[in-house]
Amino acid sequence: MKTHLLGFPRIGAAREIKKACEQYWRGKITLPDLAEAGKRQKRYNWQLQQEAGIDLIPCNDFSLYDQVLDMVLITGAVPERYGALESLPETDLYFAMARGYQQNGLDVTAMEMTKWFDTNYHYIVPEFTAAQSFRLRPHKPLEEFLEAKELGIAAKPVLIGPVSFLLLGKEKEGGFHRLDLLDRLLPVYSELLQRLAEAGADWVQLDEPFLVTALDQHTKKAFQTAYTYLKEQVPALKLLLATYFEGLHENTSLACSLGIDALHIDLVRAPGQLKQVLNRLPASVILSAGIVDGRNIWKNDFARSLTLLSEAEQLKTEGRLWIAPSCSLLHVPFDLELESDTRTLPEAVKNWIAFAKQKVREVATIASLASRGDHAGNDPELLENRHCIEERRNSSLITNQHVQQALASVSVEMTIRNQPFRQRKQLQQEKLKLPLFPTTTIGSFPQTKEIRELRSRLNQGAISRQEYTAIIRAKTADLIRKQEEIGLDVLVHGEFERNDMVQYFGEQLEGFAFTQNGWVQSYGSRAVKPPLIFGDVSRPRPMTVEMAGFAMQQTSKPVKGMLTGPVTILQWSFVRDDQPREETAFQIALAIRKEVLDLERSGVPLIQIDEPALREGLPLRREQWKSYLDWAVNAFRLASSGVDASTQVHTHMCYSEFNDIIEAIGKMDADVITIETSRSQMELLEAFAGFAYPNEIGPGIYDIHSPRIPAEKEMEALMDKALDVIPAEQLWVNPDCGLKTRDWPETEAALRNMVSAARKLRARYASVS
Ligand code: THG
Ligand code: ZN
Repeated sequence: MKTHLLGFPRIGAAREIKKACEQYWRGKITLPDLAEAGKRQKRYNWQLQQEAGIDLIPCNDFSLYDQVLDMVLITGAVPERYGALESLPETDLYFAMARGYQQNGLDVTAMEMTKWFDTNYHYIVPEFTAAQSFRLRPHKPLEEFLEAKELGIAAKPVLIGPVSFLLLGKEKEGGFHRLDLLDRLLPVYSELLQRLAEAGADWVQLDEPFLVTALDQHTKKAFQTAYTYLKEQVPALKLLLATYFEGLHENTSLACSLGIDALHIDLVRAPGQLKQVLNRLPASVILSAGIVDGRNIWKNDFARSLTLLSEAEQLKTEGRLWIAPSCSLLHVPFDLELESDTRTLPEAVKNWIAFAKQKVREVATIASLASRGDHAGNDPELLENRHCIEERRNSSLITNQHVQQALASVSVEMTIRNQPFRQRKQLQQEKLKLPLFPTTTIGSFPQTKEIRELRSRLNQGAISRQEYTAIIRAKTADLIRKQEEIGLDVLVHGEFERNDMVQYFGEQLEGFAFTQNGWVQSYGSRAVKPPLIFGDVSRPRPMTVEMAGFAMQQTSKPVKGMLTGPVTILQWSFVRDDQPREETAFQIALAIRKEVLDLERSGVPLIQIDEPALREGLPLRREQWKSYLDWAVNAFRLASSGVDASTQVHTHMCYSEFNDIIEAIGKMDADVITIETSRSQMELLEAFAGFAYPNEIGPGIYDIHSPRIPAEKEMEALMDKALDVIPAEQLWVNPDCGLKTRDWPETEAALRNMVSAARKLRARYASVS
């Protein structure tokens, strides 16, 4: 039984690639240095898999920024605005697309970024025009294949399949559909496959995750066209078609009929699809069983996996069964062995989980157990695994009676504000006295190197908690003065005391564990350390009240309290798999609700409960949307509805694809929502043209994901677009997300421009009314 992987984490156990990229961007290392760091990481990843006994090791799953952006470069789909940069080294052109380019008198915006299906990973969105042409740049996949070959590894190049590549992108003009470009794109893929075959590739993996979503006839046809063509053009090369994150459902026959050599399916998210696939899989096709969870960190239950695999006994005897993780391991941390702090990750909990390196071993072990069939019954690895699974199931660490009782007594009234929005608005205006087009920020301010070092000194015990707090307070007081001076209307404390927001709350809640090195790539060089929710969630003591109070004492302007909402905490953590997600969401909601009430009691007049991840949690299958949105909106309302009508509840969301869920967003009934819109040129506002959003809204007008400083005029123009569909009294002026990844000079310059833009608007509106 062959084992393989769809992809391995690429940022490095100690985030070597993040560091190398950032050093390169700062001019501290050269291109060859960067390439060398990449090579070193790839070699490490390959050898790790080789030592674990993986048969078919992936290559081209590595990336310096993003695998979709890699495909943009490989297929020559570089947007026209980078034309002037074509003479740069390929890597510089690549980073220009990812990050924008403000140098040598040029000012080119970055490409848009959005979430990769329902994950917390962001990819760069390809841009297509009607006259789009493609041209092969085969260097990256070819070189990676050859690098592996030199090490004696016959690797399997991984590419995004042609149909999914087009679907992941966006039309930048009207009058065509991106799938119309397939005929032009396919020759480029075919040429690439040929080149890989000539270089010695036996297998190529083509990822087509869209096969798990509902497809129209046009798209189904595109799949048939694409794979018939590729198989004809490159008959010698074996194609593995990879699907993940859901089942194939009604596309099962389609996927089975594409003439490919192997089909990978996700048996973690959708174990039920195995039977259907087995019924339809042609006799010559290999089945790759994605049985080890690539999206979560719980140890695989070997006995359960073996039972499931036994359904495919027939394939096993015919040598047509492969074992793999469910999807790329990109979404889990690197290595559990790097975790040694039992205060944050109790030994018992550590014994329940597996990271990428451990999952690679699980794949190999399951394959070996499965190939021994009944003879594996007393295998020590199987027994040890059973012991861990049972130990977790029966552990007293996971239950808290108080939490379960509190949850059982939640009433509908607890999810409804005590007055409707119109009345709340009046009471809030009396209290806050804000101008038209109030300006604010989303909450975080630059987390400078100094602050990160301060925190790491605290964690290493080099400074005391008191010293740390004193410095954080001084920074906060400085920030308050700076915001006053810039002229912002609603201030924030800046979140200098927080690392990642979800991690910050996770560390203070019970039922959570967290890691020292459990980094997962979020976008480009940025990563997050998702906490682990292993048990019932509760809040032993106030989490943010002290800092909010300190900030309020520094100013007479209103200060917003800053919290993360229950759906986001859930979505950005590794979540327990022994109860429905919704139940965990409500437990978190109750904890946040307590915090909200404590903040209000301490006099905080506005409280922001961020739900940036609400959209990404949307199931991939539309038939499951309603049930998700119902509980997600309710969890937010449970967290936010306990306050008085005069307390203004804000929320914030990232990513602009809200058009489908705008009504659910309305139902959250936040008094103000700030949203990310600027990078996609306010496309979001289309949603508001069709749906009269009842409450107030701050469409982001400054793209914080790029170091570019937007001009006042540019932001005013974006507000004008917003004014076409949203009345002035409902509009706020703000950046599109938190500022923690930015540096101070650009932040300050951009905020000054933003405040001037708001003043211009106010002057214009004062003169008309
Ligand atoms: N937290 C979590 N997930 C997220 C976000 C978040 N997903 C979406 C969005 N925000 C992603 N944005 C970022 C922005 C910044 C960083 C990571 C994700 C970041 N990370 C630091 C880095 O990689 O250098 C490390 C953070 C730290 O030092 O703790 O800057 O906000 N969960
Ligand atoms: Zn955001």
